[in-house]
Amino acid sequence: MVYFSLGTNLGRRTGNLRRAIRLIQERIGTVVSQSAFIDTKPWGFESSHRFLNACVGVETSLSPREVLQATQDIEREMGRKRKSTDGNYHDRLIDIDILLYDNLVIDEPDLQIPHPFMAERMFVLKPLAQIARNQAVPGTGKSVGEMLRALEARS
Ligand code: PH2
Ligand code: MG
Ligand code: MG
Repeated sequence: MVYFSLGTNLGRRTGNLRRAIRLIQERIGTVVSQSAFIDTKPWGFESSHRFLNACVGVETSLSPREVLQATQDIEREMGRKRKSTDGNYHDRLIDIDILLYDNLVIDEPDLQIPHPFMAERMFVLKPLAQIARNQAVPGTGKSVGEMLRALEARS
């Protein structure tokens, strides 16, 4: 089971999320759970374009690296131009991030699971808690729901 965060703040945001979810279903596996689409303010950078964010849970037979490749292909095909390799965020048509993959912990330069910033991001934890509240986040000793409550208590 793999959980993704999806985000878009350019173009037709609802259509972008729907199209990304359809491509995930076609290429990665069965989408077994889907959160609401939530409107959020840009986090970590300045932009006048608000985001639409969502999370989905997918039953897959692909490896983590194959999943990463597939998400990057989808991002590219959907017209994503810039990646934030320099640590600066940019407006984007679609961003698909791997949050969790079973109970795996992976720490490689281009692939980190669980997602290293998920504990800091309300736009990730709110929708993720809608579909996976009791899911453990490996390496943290917390469930998704506990992580969300901890972030709410700090903000
Ligand atoms: N993604 C980022 C940086 N900031 N802010 C919101 N609200 N939603 C996002 O998906 C998002 C962000 C990096 O990928
Ligand atoms: Mg991201
Ligand atoms: Mg990304």
